[in-house]
Amino acid sequence: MEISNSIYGDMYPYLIETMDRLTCHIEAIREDMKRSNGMDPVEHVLGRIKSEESMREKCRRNDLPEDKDSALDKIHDAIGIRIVCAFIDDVYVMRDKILELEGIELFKEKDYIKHVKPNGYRSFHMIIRVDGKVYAEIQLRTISMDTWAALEHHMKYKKNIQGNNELIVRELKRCADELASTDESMQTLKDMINDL
Ligand code: 0O2
Repeated sequence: MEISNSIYGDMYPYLIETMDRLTCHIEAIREDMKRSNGMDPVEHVLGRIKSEESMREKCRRNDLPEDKDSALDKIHDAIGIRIVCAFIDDVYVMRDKILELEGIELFKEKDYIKHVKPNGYRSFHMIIRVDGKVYAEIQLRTISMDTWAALEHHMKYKKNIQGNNELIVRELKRCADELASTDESMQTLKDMINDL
């Protein structure tokens, strides 16, 4: 990305560096947990810097000027990290471990697992401030929640489904609830195995 044209200006390299540092810390937490109890709480981790186009669109949507101040201080997901876990309890374990890291300050969190969105969306979101300088959004969810969110996201960009929209929305919600129930059963099974 051309720094001179970027909405992030000269902070763009710092955003990438911060994202890389966060993903390294997350990898270190995984290694540590694998060593201490033989279980990796994470399936995979993805990091991204919000694209220029997407950040400008979010500024417009929030009635903010399309500038560096909005992109870095008013909108908090220029850096986005998604952590996909196998089990629900791993989501909360990872949340706590991340907040123990040096230089990390919790700014806001939203628990869409306990407070499910009306469309069925489930995920745990936290906005953190890193080294008192930049914000990052961390999304933590299970594999099932991630699969559902990917399909629902894909659907939003399909323009030719108007006719069946209501049915699709209702079916998606049903799938979200079924997946959530499976997540709970898998968690119970894991707990039973651990207790053996
Ligand atoms: P992108 O391109 O995915 O990054 P806020 O101002 O904090 O109240 P905001 O920023 O919408 O409002 O926060 P929220 O609700 O925590 O959602 C932020 C991100 O979560 C979204 O980013 C999505 O990635 C994801 N998300 C939230 N709700 C849904 C949903 O119903 N379905 C799916 N598939 N994803 C969801 P962006 O910025 O919208 O886009």
